[in-house]
Amino acid sequence: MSILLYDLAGADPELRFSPYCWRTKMALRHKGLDFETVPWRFTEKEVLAPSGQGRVPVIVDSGRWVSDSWTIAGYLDEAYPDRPPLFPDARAKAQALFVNAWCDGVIAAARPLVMPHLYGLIAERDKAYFKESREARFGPMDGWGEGAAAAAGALVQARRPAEAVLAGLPFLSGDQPGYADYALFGTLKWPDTICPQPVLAPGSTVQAWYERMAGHYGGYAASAPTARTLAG
Ligand SMILES: N[C@@H](CCC(=O)N[C@@H](CS)C(=O)NCC(=O)O)C(=O)O
Repeated sequence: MSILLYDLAGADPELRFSPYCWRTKMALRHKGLDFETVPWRFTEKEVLAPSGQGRVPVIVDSGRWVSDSWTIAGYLDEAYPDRPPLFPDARAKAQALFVNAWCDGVIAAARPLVMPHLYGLIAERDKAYFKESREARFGPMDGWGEGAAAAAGALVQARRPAEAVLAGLPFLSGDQPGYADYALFGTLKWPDTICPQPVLAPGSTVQAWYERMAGHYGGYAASAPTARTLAG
């Protein structure tokens, strides 16, 4: 039986934009496991009730519910030790956790670039909840895009550590992608899926790596629709 993954979707069920769900999808591909994604909307909290919380990604594996992208990655290595490891050893896991946490900071920095466009792309039935929950965290909706230029600058700044590694290696994890790559890839896939313009400077080291990642696993991520491709 294949693994089920609840995956955040927009009004168009093919628009999958969650940075954390992308981390999990790439991790599942890395492990070579069969999985099926189920489009999930922000207000479908009851669907996730067996996981004991209300956020995605959530996987269901033979009746076991696991939530949180980092926890899921650890679970996959424990449950499937005969598959390619996401974390070859404890040291690699600690270093991937550092990158994962750093990527969460990149998400925060990129928010003003993404939020104004996101609202128009989510399901109609999610809009009131999304507005209320995000206004409680980030202030009135008409100010969500304030600081977008600074956010673009922060994103460039945030990419520097990745550029330092990618100057000498094809992937953050070495010769092959590993969880550090999935953490950053998911992070950047989020603005890339939502924003009307590409967010990575063409010709940059990180952009070349991003294309390599998108093309990995038979072009799995490259073939996922974005707001740009859906708009035609
Ligand atoms: N730390 C969690 C974060 C998960 C998370 O924040 N997911 C968002 C989607 S990107 C969510 O489900 N939000 C539901 C909501 O805001 O109600 C992880 O790594 O999985």
